[in-house]
Amino acid sequence: MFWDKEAETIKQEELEKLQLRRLKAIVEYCFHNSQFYRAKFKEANLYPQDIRSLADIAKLPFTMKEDLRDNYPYGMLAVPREEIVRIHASSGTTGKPTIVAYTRRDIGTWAELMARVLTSAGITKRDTMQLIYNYAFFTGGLGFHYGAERVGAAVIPSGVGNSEKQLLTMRDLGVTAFSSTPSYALYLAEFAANQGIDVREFEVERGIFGAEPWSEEMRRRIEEAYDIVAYDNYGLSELCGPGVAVECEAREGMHVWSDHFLLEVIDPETGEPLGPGEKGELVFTTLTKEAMPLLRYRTRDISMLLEDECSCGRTHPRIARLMGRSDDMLIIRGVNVFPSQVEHVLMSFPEVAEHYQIVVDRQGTMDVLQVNVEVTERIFRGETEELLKLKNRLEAKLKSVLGVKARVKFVEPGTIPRSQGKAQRVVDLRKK
Ligand code: DLL
Repeated sequence: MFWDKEAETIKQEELEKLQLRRLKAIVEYCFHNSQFYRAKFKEANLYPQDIRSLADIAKLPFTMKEDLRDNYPYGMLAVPREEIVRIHASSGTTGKPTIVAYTRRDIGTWAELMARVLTSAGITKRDTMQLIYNYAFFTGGLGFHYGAERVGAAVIPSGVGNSEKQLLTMRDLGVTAFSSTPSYALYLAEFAANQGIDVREFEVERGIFGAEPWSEEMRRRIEEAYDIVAYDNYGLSELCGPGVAVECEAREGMHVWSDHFLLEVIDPETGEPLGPGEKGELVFTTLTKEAMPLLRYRTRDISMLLEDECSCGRTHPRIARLMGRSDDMLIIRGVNVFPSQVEHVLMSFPEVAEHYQIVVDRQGTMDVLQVNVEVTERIFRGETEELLKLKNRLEAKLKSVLGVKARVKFVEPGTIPRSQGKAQRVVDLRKK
């Protein structure tokens, strides 16, 4: 099922032609309308006419998150303020927030791409869709909202908070699809179970989850908990918000809407381009944005291009499930550890519940990695010997996968902080 079949199944050759035309246009546009980019081009002694092929994109300088921060609030705009119709912001973990601005056309394009996203995940006008995302500065709420309305679904702007009401809404209004962070979806199922409510009996058939890292095992658990099909989708505020990439019915990687976002995968150390199957950092150039175009924006997100055509017929390139962020990477006694690896190990043990936290500390000069894990009620209240065995098995598996020792600590079910939005999985006490 397609929202815009022509655009989504465009022939490779046509797609490349369109990308080149748009790339040249956006470079020209940045040169004339963005003070920030004009200065960057001058510095690199670069002119719009230097971009003659798609490969010439490598001549363009990268744009970093720091550029957005340094130019806070309006320094990245390529249009006069009066053309702006919406502003979102991402708080980030440190320092100043970064803002993203949209013209009327940008909002329209975003809604269109979200309509593609939702349709790709099987949402139609017959659905009643509950959106359990923050509707404020975060792009998740309004992004999904506009897309779902465009598709014609009955949209319930639930927002976040009040799990009891979320559940009543889901049940009483006959919700058939919902969207939230994967961690909240699991929390809500657990909350329901504690109230004696079986969400598997609801009418929900599908869910679209994203905005934070999750694993295949986590998907399986969500699907089981609700008896639904769960789709992954990816995006970031700087590009628009959600609406950058999504799975189709094949659920083998996410299609990146590359008629609007030109994707490169690079080696984060050297900046060199990487091919299909090679893990690296995703870099995007916005091809159609007016208010805040970005050239070669470094996301810090790690994934890879997938080879082969997709059985769904979409020609847009696919990326694998996100593998983490290069700035999320923990260095433990010199070994690189991604939180996603830890999740992968934990979730492969059925005795382990979905909630965990990674705590890194320093004892003397030694880094210490501890994983606080919630186990199921039955295991927690069970035999000490059984717990000890489980702990040993978990620690052995973590050691073999991570290449570094991790201490496992079992905590009482329900004690790891739950989040309505993105879960905080890592606490690095070394930074204090
Ligand atoms: O999280 C936009 C969004 C909203 C995407 C709703 C999907 C659904 P930001 O708050 O700017 O925007 O955070 C973007 O979140 O760079 C990734 O590190 C992470 N992220 C987003 N989607 C996924 C995903 C929104 N499917 C940052 N898997 C990105 C893993 C994801 N990480």
